[in-house]
Amino acid sequence: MKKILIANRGEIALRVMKTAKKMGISTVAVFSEADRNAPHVRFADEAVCIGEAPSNKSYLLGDKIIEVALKLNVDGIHPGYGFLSENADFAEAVEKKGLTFIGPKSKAIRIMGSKLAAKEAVKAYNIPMVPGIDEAITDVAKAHEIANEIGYPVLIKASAGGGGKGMRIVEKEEDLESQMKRAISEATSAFGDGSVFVEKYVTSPRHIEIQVMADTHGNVLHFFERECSIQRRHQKVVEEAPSSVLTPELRQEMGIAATKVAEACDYVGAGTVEFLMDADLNFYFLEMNTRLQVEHPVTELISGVDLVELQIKVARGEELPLKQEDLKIHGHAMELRVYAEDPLNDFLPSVGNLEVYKLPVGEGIRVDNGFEEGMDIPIYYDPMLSKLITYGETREETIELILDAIQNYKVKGVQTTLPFGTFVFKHDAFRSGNFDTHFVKNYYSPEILEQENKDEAEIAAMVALYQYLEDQKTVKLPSN
Ligand code: MV4
Repeated sequence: MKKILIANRGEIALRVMKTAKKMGISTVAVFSEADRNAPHVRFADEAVCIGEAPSNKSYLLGDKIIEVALKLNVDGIHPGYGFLSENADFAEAVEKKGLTFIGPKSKAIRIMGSKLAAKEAVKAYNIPMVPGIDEAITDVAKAHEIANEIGYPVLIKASAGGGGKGMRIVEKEEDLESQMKRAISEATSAFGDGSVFVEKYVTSPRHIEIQVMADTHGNVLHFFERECSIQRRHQKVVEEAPSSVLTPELRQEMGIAATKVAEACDYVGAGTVEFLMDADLNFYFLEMNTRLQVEHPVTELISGVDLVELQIKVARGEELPLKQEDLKIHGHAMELRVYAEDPLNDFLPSVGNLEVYKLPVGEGIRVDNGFEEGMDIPIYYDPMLSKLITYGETREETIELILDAIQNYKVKGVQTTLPFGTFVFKHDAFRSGNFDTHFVKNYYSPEILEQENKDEAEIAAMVALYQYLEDQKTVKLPSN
């Protein structure tokens, strides 16, 4: 593989290109009209404009991207995350044209794109799953029967859903029928597939996921877990590795379960197996994400591997250069997603110009960034500016590092989730490790951030006054 095209933008496009360059592979960027001056365009060896700003006129145009790849004699396409990364038809079209899709085969993407197909595929592998039914139900009587069997509350999920879309909690029997009808009509209009199923609702779960990597020679490795419970409305904000609740035994058990999920769909490349974990540390398979994930850096830091390098090696048909026994956890890593969103205003996108944009630097700090000072933030795409990642010996040290790094991350012109990060990393529930997916809902309110801002301003004013009074003692004013 001599040349790859990165079908993405922003920090992840840069992230992938850096590894490609390190491996002596040349890079092709594609970009929309809004991204003409974006860093990923300048960093690439070659760059081609593929259309207008809206993603459906540029980054989602699979055929156009393949056309560019063929014209420039590209060998492989890396899809990053989002956009075309989990589009089975795209993966298939890439391979049909004789190019390499740096990711799994379309078959695995298809299976895991359907929650019911995923359950079906892993059935024979003895993977723990939430009590419920593993087929689509349309019959209300059948739903009543299942729900009574597993007990309320139950959760209705859309098979084609993702990111929490199409989920409905049902607390009591009399609500089941109406909620089911709503879920089916919602799923039909949102995904064109009205299949829904019912599960026991795990009330306060943690979200723990396992990174896996499989080669084309039948080897599957896992790279331990990431704790991703700190999220708001199904969007992760803070991730860390390892999780503070897993024991070595549980870690191994979940790792083995995750590799079995990968085997169940003949997986190739980097993937993530998501689990829910209840308060008694029971874990249940939820779904598999068939891409490199946003939060992959925390895994890289604790395991010492470059996941993009492994993806490329696997795509070249090489055998994974490691064995499971070679893999050990070293230290602790923490990631904050820095979004151009206003934490004081319901996390609404805060687009504008990055008048000041200075990244923190130092030992134990990694910033996977896609922006620079002076740039406008396009309104067309996800407003994530960067990922601030720190790495230390212990969890405590890593938290202190990220708190410091947030202070040294200077942004003016737009609001960001940086102050929200400070709130999380200072919070007792977070620091103790005793939290679940309801952390933000349970503890966060804009007033708390506002109060902190006020306190900080007050302290700053007091320090200034003190300094002024001290100066008065020593500075002799000239007298006439
Ligand atoms: C659940 C659940 C509780 N019980 N399933 C949310 C997105 C999708 N990946 C699955 N999700 C959940 N499934 C059962 N049976 C709670 C969630 C859930 C959640 C999961 C992971 C991370 C954050 C979440 C926030 C709310 C709900």
